Amino acid sequence: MSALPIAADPTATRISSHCCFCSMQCGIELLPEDNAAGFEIKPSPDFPVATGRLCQKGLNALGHTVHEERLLVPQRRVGSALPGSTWQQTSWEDALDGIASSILSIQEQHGRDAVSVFGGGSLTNEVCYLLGKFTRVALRSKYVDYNGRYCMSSAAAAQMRAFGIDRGMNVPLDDLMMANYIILAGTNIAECQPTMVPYLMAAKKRGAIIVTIDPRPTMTSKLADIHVNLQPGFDSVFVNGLLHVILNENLFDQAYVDAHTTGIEEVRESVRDFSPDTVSGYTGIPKEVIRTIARGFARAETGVVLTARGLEQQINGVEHTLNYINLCLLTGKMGRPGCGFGPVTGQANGQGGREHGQKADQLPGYRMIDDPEARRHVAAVWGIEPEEIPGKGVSAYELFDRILDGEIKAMIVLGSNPLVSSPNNSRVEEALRKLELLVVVDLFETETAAYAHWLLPGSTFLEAEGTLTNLEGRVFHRPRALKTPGEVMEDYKLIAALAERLGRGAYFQYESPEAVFDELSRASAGGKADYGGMSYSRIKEKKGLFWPCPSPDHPGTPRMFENGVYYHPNGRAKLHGITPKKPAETTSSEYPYILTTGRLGNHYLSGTQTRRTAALMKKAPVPVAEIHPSAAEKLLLRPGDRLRLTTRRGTMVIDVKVVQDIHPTTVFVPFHWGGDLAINKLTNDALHPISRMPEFKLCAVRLAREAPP
Ligand SMILES: Nc1nc2c(c(=O)[nH]1)N[C@H]1C(S)=C(S)[C@@H](COP(=O)(O)OP(=O)(O)OC[C@H]3O[C@@H](n4cnc5c(=O)[nH]c(N)nc54)[C@H](O)[C@@H]3O)O[C@H]1N2
Ligand SMILES: Nc1nc2c(c(=O)[nH]1)N[C@H]1C(S)=C(S)[C@@H](COP(=O)(O)OP(=O)(O)OC[C@H]3O[C@@H](n4cnc5c(=O)[nH]c(N)nc54)[C@H](O)[C@@H]3O)O[C@H]1N2
Ligand code: SF4
Ligand SMILES: [Mo]
Repeated sequence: MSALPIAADPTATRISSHCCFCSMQCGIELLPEDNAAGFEIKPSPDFPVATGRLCQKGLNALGHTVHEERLLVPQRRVGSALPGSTWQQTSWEDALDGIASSILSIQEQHGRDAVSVFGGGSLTNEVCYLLGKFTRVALRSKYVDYNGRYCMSSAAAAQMRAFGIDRGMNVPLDDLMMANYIILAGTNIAECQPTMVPYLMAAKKRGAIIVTIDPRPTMTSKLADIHVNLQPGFDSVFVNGLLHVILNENLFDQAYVDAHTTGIEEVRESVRDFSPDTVSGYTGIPKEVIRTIARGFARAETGVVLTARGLEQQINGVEHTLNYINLCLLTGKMGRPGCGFGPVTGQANGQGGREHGQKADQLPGYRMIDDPEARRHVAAVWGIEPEEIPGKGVSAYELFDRILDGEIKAMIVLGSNPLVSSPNNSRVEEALRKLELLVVVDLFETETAAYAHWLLPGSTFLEAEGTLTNLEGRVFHRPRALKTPGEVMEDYKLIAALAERLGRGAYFQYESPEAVFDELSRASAGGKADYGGMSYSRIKEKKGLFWPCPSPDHPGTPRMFENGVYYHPNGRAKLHGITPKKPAETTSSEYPYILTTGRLGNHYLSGTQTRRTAALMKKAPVPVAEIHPSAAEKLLLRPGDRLRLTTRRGTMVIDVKVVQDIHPTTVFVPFHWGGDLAINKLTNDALHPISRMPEFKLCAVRLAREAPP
């Protein structure tokens, strides 16, 4: 069955929406077109972000929406073989009744916490909010977490520690154009947020210096004046070198530090032994480069530091991020036009997704679940007693540990494909196989769904109304563009319908996503992520409002910390002295290289969507490992050879290409494929002690040449 799109409002003269992929959330328009989809996507002239631009993914976002493999009807598994047995189409009635009765019987036998929810950061604020509420109020379980744990958790933990709040980028994108010095660390913007490039180019035109820090040359490093080719895992060492120069040469902003921060002595102490000479010895980065960047950034009138998953997805990711934050705080590059810090958010709603309670330890509005006042406030909005809200659960990856140790028996996955995207994924496979009940709500039969007992059709970005929060903290409205095809139900309705079957429908009476938003806004009011002053009409009228926005007459907060006041009780930001630590695995004679993983411009995350889009797939049909010429030489690699990669967790053979200027120790592999092509068979599931972020970005690997048969 194919999903032929029909406009939600056939009388509309314009159909507007937003791209479903990255955190830029570019505006799109659907124009009727005589092609298989019936429409084509054009950039919208209206949305005040990256106006008039789209990247290849955005232009092709209809590709998966109308794909013939779209799930259009609920399905149940017949037979017990997992994976491999067949699906039987069923009605919503039967599916919801069947799932609810399994949940209730599992909970009766094993307790309420035996049922868990795994959510996602591509979903609207309304759906993210409902997933948290559904777990706590309908399932009455403590076990909910989501894929953003693999994404923004280290950045979030670092910002909370330094600033007392995590608003993603501290500055709107427009501020990038006013920055004189831009440091991009472990962020490949040109492939991952391509429509941000014009902002960087505008700064460059004004004479800004751009520095990239990455173990490999990227499309982004092509924009740079200085590229630092850093071995994975060494960011804190490198930044300590920069801070050493800044402190020793008195280049820091004494007045700002005195008035608005604490902890400078701690930083002095921890960078003392990191002279440019020493850091050069550890990293191979010439000491002159370290001095040039330190002096350049400190002396620049304005400057911005952006980080991303490169340094965050590590067991030391929070500390690396804190050290980059130190750079901005010490040099007073905060709270002014053209100044600030930003961990570049990844998914469409990676920001809102972490604010409204689908994280194991959080309630809506970025409230902490173990804070009695937070529980009282949210319980009052939900119409329950504070004691009824369960306690803190565990992080995304640890949910699979709980399945393996027998505590969790059931899982509902909505908006993620964890079998492809989790580290050391053979353990995840073992866990999924063990579940008594797995419900997957998705657009397609994903790799994860191969282990599901029920497969429910989810709505796409074009078919569901809601709000999202982009990487700047801008909350905007995404209208419903198309009718849901087949039997597809909007995700928010599905959650409410299941709550009804569990006997908790009274708490989930919503006429529309707007009604959910109004409740969310009340639940967030007074919290850190305060949406209290927002409503659909205000958001639509302003084309987006930045949080915090505490009251209906508040204009929103595009630039954070303008008054120099931070969100710690003493009003100051906290500098952290960082003593660099080793990653979970270091190289050895058995595993002499470092495997790092990441993204390609034409694919998206677990690939469910982009692998089904012909125009994107043809540019990157399979993953290709990138290695240094010296590694190729040692392996005696010849044209046509493939590469075997082996880590302590698994082995695989994939295509390989030789890349000049990648760090000689480093092998890079993109993670957008499943099955035998999933690099997460090999990655390390060591977690950061606080953020619980897995170490996706580095593990020890052995390489071998595989000659063609
Ligand atoms: N095309 C595309 N765009 C996307 C996505 C996608 O899948 N495809 N995903 C979206 C999502 S959810 C996210 S989270 C973002 C991710 O956006 P990014 O974090 O920018 O993407 P990655 O490729 O994971 O990693 C960035 C860079 O980190 C480098 N790196 C690896 N180890 C280290 C290290 O130790 N230190 C430093 N400094 N750098 C290191 C890698 O070589 C890589 O070039 O992109 C978003 N945008
Ligand atoms: N090795 C390695 N692994 C990584 C990373 C890495 O850098 N290296 N990065 C990590 C990061 S940053 C992230 S964000 C994760 C993401 O990993 P995943 O969570 O697996 O990401 P997606 O592929 O976006 O999965 C979303 C699923 O939800 C479905 N979907 C999309 N929109 C909707 C909707 O509106 N409703 C419903 N019901 N379903 C929808 C899609 O079809 C897709 O199957 O991967 C992580 N894994
Ligand atoms: S930059 Fe991001 S939001 Fe914009 S079109 Fe590309 S993938 Fe979509
Ligand atoms: Mo992400």
